[in-house]
Formats: sequence, C-alpha cells, structure tokens
Amino acid sequence: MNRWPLLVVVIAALGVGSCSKLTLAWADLKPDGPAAQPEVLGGFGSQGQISSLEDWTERRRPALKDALQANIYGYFPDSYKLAVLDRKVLDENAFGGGRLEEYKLRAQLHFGEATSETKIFYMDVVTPAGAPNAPVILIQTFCPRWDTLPHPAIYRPEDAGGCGGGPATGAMTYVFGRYIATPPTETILARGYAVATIFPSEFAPDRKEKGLAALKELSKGRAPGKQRWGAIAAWAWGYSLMIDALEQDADAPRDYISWGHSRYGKSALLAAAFDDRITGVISHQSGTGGASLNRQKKGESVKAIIDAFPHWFAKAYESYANAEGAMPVDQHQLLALIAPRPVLLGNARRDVWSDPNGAFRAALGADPVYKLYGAQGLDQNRLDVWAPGANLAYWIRPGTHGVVKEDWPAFLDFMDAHFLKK
Ligand code: GTR
Repeated sequence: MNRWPLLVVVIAALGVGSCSKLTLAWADLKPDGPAAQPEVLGGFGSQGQISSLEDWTERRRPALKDALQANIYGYFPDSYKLAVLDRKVLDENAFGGGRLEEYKLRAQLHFGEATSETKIFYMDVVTPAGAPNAPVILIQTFCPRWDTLPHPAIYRPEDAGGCGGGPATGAMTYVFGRYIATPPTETILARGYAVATIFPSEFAPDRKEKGLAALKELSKGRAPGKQRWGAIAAWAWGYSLMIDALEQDADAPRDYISWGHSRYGKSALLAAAFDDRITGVISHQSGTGGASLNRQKKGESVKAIIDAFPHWFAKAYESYANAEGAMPVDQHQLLALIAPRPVLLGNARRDVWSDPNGAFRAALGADPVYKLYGAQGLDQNRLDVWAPGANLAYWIRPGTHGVVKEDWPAFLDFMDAHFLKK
C-alpha cells in the first residue's frame, strides 16, 4: 500500500498546527473592527494631529522608536561593526544567468562599554548579469541559505540540516506553498532584481532556550532598565547587516527591499522602521507583532504568541497578555515609521490567525503619516483592491498561510511599480 499520501497529510497537519491555525473562517473584506487606537505622544491617526513634518521626524518618530523597543521588541544595540572576512564568486552563470557570490561575515555589537561575543555567519547573493547595481531583495526564511538559493557551491556546515529534499519538503510546500522556502529566483533575476539571503539562526537561533541564551549574550551590557531584545529585533538587525556588507563595494545608490514571510515579515517591517537605507518592504502575512493591530485582535493574541515563542519579543510584551488595551503603542505606528517608503502587506483571506483585517486597519492608521510626506499612502478603502503603485499597498488573495503561486507575481508587480528604473 502506498503510504505517502497519509504521511504527507499527517506532516502537513502538524505543520499547520504549529505555524498557523487552520480555520474555516475568513477575513471580512471591509474594515471590520476598531480603528487604530493609541494616540501615543499626542498621536496621529483618525483623531490625532501632527503639527508638521518636522514635528513628526524630530519629535514623534524617535519617541515612537523608543516606545516600540521598550514595550514590544527590546532594544537594538548602541553600535555595531560588520566585517567582510571573505567574499568569493561561486558561479558566474547561476539561476539562469546570475553571478552568485558568497560573503563570510563577522558581526560585533556593543551596548555601552560591553562588546558581545563575535558572531560569524554567511550571506549568499545572486545578481542579474550586467546589472551590478540592481535593486536587491533581502530575504530571510525558515530555511537555511542553501534552501533559499539552492546551489551546490553554497557553503553549508557539515551535518547541517535544512528544508531541502525528501517527503518533509514535499509536505511543507504542499501546505505552505511552492515558494515557502525557495523563491522563483530565475524569474526574479529576469525581472531585474538581485537576491541576497542569510539564515538568521546562524546568530539568533529560532529556538526557545537556545534563542534566549543567544539573545541574552547579544544584549550583554545594555543599560539597566533597557529591555533585552527579542529574536524578531535581532533578525531585523540581520537585514541591516546584509546592507552593510553589500554597501562596502557599492558604486551607486541601490534599492534594498526587506522581504519576509510571517515571523520574518515582522522583522522585515521592524528593520525598515529602524534602518532608513531600506527603501522598500514586502511583508507577507506578518500578523501579530507585525502589521496587525494588537488591540481587540482576531486570531493570534499577545498571550498566544509569547507562550509559543517566548524568545521573539522583549519581556515587557508579556505584560500585555490579555491586556492589549493597555499598550501605549500599536502596529500602525510601526508602519508609520516606514513612511514614505513603499510597503507591501501581503495577506490571505483564510489566514485569520494573522488577522488580515487588523493589518488593513493598521495601514489605515499609518496612512496620515504617508500623506504628511505628500506620498500616496493607501489607495484602497477595502481589502480586495490591488493598487501596487501605492506606497502603502495591501494585497489579499484567497487561501491560507504560506507563499503560493500567486504571491510572487504580486510582489514583482509591486517592485516594478516602485523600483524599476524606466
Ligand atoms: C505562527 C505564529 C505567527 C507567525 C507564524 C510563522 O505560529 O503564531 O505569529 O509568525 O508562526 O512564522 O509562520
């Protein structure tokens, strides 16, 4: 008897259970729930007034960054250094015509006088032939670098696992979509974009105990009272490290687009909020702690996320479990920090665990700040309008949690609208 179908279903069910809750509910296609609420620091949003762009950039923006670090994500390091230890071309003709390079990197960070343990990790980059300054999509996924860019020359430590090959991968892509681990790199290159990837678990493992231990080590020496950062913030820092490495030999300004799905969707947003060199974001199904409002939310609650992933956030976030209403900040303010840069929020109608409607209402709440810059913020009043040219673009498709066939064409259309040099 052929047992594969049964095995695939069992693995798939386990995967869905741990990564997003399978549900038959679907998101309402009109804003459905309270508008973005906290009016931190005099606030903005439906009632809030910001007196000027200067008021926003000089006063509220820095204060909001502090509030997000203090209440949700923990503190980024005071300073850090990235060194390129080695860089080599692995293949001049990879993925249908790209130059594949590998960087060996060393990061060292400081809180106050203390220096953390040094972290060594790798980055792989593929650039379209003849376009050394192509916009770069910075990618982090659940799977190691050698799965994101499958190529035999990519360095992998001995005995290193991964997502590649075998029935488990089949089950994973069956449940979470064909692009969950591996993007369509040939198509991306042909459309004129480079891809860079790191596996952030190389410096901040996505594991409760190991992750917390690494984060404590990475936070050594922070000022008393400053929250230890969580993995979401450490991975966000990972996007900045990638840019540091790529910038070292850039001979022209480049576009950098932080790309992430789900937990890395949260980090991709946070990275752009804290690093102005990121010129665009694609944050797919980022949910709680990402684009979706914390208050009165559907799907994953603060309690559910900190119980399942205690290493993702600062300790302070725990105090808002079942008390989301007391939060002095909310996720529309994270989105507003990215203004006026282009952001795409990707969603799926039945991925109610990540609360697509809450993400839409957060975008509505961030919109006034886009307008303040004179940028086209949200150009839709319901969830199912697709306006890729808007700087706050919201995309929803049918289906569930994952990166599926329809998603990358939408991501590419959004990037073409914003980053393709005419
Ligand atoms: C889920 C988690 C979500 C989301 C997801 C993922 O289990 O509850 O917040 O980030 O994992 O990363 O796939």
